[in-house]
Amino acid sequence: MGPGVVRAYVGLGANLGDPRAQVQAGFGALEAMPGTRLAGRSSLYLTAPQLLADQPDFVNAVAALDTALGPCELLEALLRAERAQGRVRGIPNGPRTLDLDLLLYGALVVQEPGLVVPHPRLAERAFVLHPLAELAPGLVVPGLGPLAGLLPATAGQRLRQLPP
Ligand code: PH2
Ligand code: MG
Ligand code: MG
Repeated sequence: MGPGVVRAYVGLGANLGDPRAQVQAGFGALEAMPGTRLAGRSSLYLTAPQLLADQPDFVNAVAALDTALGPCELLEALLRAERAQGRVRGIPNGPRTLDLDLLLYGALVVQEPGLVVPHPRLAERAFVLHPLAELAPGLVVPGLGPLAGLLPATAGQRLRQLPP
């Protein structure tokens, strides 16, 4: 990783159309993102919907990025990639073709109206913590501590690792 390059983690989620294909295409979009290298991709997971229960199961995954983009630039690039994949903003927490959430941006901790990092619900979500642990088992989450210490609290959540 060169100077000015930051390791970021992005959560991918989809539960409309062919969610598996949507998440794979999402990885493709991250691979093509200027100023950014796709450094790792987790397995895909089939996960129970959270916050809004009455919707199809999700396919979730996490990507590791080495990026020269700043956090706001990266966030904007993620939102553009969502739109390019047909994302229409409907019901909050409702069904979507592709969700790309900025989970972590290096050691940055920030809470501004347009940018909250680490992702505010990261610690509550098995569908984020498990794929993240695949890519970075020893990760210490800025402000929250070791990833391994966050996993037990999400133990009851339904999630299944999908075969490659
Ligand atoms: N995303 C949400 C709300 N609920 N549930 C699962 N299983 N996976 C998600 O990605 C997800 C969710 C809002 O972004
Ligand atoms: Mg989300
Ligand atoms: Mg989102």
